[in-house]
Amino acid sequence: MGVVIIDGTTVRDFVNNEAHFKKSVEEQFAALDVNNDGVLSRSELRKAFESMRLIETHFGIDVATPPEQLSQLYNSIFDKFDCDSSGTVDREEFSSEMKKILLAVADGLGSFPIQMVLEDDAQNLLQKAVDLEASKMKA
Ligand SMILES: [Ca+2]
Repeated sequence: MGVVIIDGTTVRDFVNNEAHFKKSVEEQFAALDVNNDGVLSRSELRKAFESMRLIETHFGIDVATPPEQLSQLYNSIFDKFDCDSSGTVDREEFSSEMKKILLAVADGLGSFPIQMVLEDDAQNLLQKAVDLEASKMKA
């Protein structure tokens, strides 16, 4: 795990950088699609949110949430992603919903940088947002 400083602009710049965002989402999707069937199942998607901890900022819950409540929450998230109710989440659905969530996170963060704890995960989208920001500073 690592602590990063992140604000709304960092996240928004990342989402608006279309090529970079698309590539990052595709990498994350591939990493999450454990059985390589081209779609995400409930458990595969759940892993995404467990590793991102995005849920804590976006949905305003903390890690002390009871397991049964968490399951309900993950189910409702899955239903949001699964636009056509096919029981699986495809690349398109994943990408468009991630975009919405990240923009909502950006709005929530505003211009006040906060410290966020991210798990060590190369496919973490928030980490990628931070990396993009860092690479700009170097340039
Ligand atoms: Ca799968």
